[in-house]
Amino acid sequence: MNTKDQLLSVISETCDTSIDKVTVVGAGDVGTACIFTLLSQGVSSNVTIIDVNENKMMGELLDFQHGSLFFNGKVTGCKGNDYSATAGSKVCVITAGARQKTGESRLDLVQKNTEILKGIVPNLVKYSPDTIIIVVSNPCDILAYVTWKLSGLPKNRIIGSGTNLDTSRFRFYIAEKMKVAPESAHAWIIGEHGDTSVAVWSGVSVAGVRLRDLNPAMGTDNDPENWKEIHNKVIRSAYEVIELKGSTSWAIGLSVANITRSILKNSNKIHAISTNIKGMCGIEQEVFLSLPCVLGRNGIIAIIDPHLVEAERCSLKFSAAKMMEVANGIKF
Ligand code: 6V0
Repeated sequence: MNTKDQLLSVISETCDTSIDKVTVVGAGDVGTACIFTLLSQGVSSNVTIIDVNENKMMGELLDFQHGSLFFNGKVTGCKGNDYSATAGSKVCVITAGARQKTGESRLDLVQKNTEILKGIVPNLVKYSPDTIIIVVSNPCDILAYVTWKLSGLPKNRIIGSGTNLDTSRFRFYIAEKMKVAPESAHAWIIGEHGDTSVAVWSGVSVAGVRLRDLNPAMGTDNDPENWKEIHNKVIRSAYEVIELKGSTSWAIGLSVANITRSILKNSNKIHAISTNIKGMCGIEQEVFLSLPCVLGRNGIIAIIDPHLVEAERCSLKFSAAKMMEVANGIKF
């Protein structure tokens, strides 16, 4: 008898299924930031990594495994195009793909990343037919739409990480200006995760006080306090970070873990995430954009109509038209 068998009197099989298994596709800067946050915050105790670059996958896998004394859970990896180890994932996070180069917009990446998704999405669904997919690769709204089409899954199970991150940036900058914590500055960015995002100035509030009641020009061109600059800063954020360090990673990793937690914990928390918003806010096209959504174990449970003022509604429609224009040019 070997040492293990002398020590352990096995009385049942090890359970290989896990109620919080997450697959992360793409072990680049974004994927690894997602994995780090998922594990270190205890959002998932079972993460599988997959990347076409086998050395990169293996290097990241070993690095995480060597730290497993310091988190509760296990990390496994899949080589190349073998998705079998992803089986039974409750959530799959797609971060694979080309990233923006300096000066390149998110929409510039669309066809390149659509081609990559064609090799990923059918494999994920094959091994985890009940999964919820979070699309992070950019442009995440369009690619969430592409994923929805490729997967055949119902729309509640396809989520673009969308403006959950932009909303965090927005709340950070408002909080800084107001000298309160971001958690106490209630505000939403909706629409495109990108250059046409919509700041819902009409709904910004602190402690139940609507800031537009104090400054009716807030967020407009006539505002002497120039709050609008905060939205411009949010739009420029990714470009600024990319120029400084080459990519954005930690904030999106935290944002994805935050969305995943709400799903796995069946929390009914509300996030600005990208979904098919046909029928909402006067949008008649099948288009993926962010609106506040209630998240639970089945993915998106409900979409919230944010009761926009006319200018905001127009901006959202502009976002939708822009998305449709790009989506119509995609070769499936
Ligand atoms: P990166 O560091 O280049 O990593 C991408 C990884 O994907 C690499 O390791 C590739 O080997 C891998 N990859 C490529 N093709 C495949 C494939 N077919 N299957 C598996 N793996 C593959 O890029 P980074 O991690 O910085 O960015 C990844 C994506 O996230 C890009 O599209 C970014 O634009 C996007 N981001 C999205 C954000 C959001 O808020 N939605 C935020 C930041 C970046």
